[in-house]
Amino acid sequence: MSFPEHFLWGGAIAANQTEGAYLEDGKGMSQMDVLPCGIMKRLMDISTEIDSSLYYPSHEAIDFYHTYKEDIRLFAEMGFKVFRFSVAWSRIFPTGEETEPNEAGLAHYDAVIDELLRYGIEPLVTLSHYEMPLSLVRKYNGWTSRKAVELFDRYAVTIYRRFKGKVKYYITFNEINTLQLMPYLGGACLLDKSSPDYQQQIYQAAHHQLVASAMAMKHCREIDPDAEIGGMLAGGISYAKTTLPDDVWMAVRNERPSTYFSDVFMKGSYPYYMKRFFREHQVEIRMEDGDLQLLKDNTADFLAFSYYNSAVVSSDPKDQCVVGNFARGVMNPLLETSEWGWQIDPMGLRIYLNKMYERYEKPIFIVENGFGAKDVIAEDGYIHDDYRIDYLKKHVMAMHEAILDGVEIMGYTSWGCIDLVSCSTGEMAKRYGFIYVDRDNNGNGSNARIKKDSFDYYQKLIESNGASAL
Ligand code: BGP
Repeated sequence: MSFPEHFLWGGAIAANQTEGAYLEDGKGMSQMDVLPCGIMKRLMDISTEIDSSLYYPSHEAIDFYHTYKEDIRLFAEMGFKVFRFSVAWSRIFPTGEETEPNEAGLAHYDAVIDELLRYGIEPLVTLSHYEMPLSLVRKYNGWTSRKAVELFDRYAVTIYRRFKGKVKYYITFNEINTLQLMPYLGGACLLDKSSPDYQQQIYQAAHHQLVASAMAMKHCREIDPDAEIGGMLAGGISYAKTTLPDDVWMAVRNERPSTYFSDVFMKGSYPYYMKRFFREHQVEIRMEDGDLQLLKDNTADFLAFSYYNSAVVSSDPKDQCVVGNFARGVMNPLLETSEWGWQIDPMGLRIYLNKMYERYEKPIFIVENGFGAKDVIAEDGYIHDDYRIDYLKKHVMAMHEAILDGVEIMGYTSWGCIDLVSCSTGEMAKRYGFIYVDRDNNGNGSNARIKKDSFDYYQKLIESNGASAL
């Protein structure tokens, strides 16, 4: 048995990690344009001012803004059925507060979408992939302000009106649950972790995003009833370190800050289990009249998630640390680990797919999954990335098992189908692509594209609708 007919195989990227041209054609600065290379300066020690002695990878990235035709031709050669990319809000509304959109920004995405459709590739558009206009960060502290809801709505409506009939799939916010772990990435807000109202600010910003997401779903359906719109999580499951019931409870608890978000956008109401947390952290979410009804009436058509790793958690305070992309926990000695400490767990994907389908019984779209590794150009001029092929094969097999289990999966878009700037570290060296981009961590290189061995592998996999991996 193979994959369902019309299964959406493809790849995924984000504007700030690929486009470059960060001030071209009227684009304003975005929250990511002030993040230099280096994990500390991207995730902890953040400044919204440019320091001319530092290198900012999003400013040029891989120049997809100019190379999209050539790159899309390569995606088409692999046989992509779908391509996930994000629109940079600051290309459309450079400061976020204009009343009229920037026509050059819209024209650019029109051209990208037309190019995709020319090859029969469905665009899957993320409205916000960590990309708020910087001016809104400086003026309102991002999503902590209710103002963001109104401005995001103006932007989303502009997108639907422009791309009506051409874009069939949307996602509102990339990995919306990252806000509670990485407030700048997920919520474009700068918060002081030691402040007594830290949790209040986080969950107030989360409420604003959830309301904005529901509003975006409502307006998408009104403007383009043929489109489908999903909500997205940074996915992953938690295992208990031992069979000690306290550890098992920790594993249950560890997933709640994430399902808190998906419960709202999939079920339409705030879950019971956060009430205690809010009480104990003096969180009181300020709502406007109609917010709860809006959330109730406008849930997502599908659940989208990224999946990179699982987490192991324990009740022992000594065991608290972070591994992988945002997963709190300790290392799992039974799993292999990437050079960046992300643990490889294809079975975790099958378990997570089952868990989430059981929870919501709505179609699932795996919109990110992939292996970040250092690639080397061999003497023959090619990149022999058998480790990436192995990773892909195992995850595709796990996904297939989940389909046999009965989970409804719409598609799979491999993350960073072309090498791009790493979100967490800003490096180019952490490569995910089937297509190599000749560019290093400091922005040196020809930007030439070279097919890796995984390119041919993925092409065959899509051609056989997954059968070649099984
Ligand atoms: C996800 C983000 C992506 C992406 C990916 C890999 O959390 O949505 O933007 O980059 O992780 O992470 P990294 O680039 O840090 O390896």
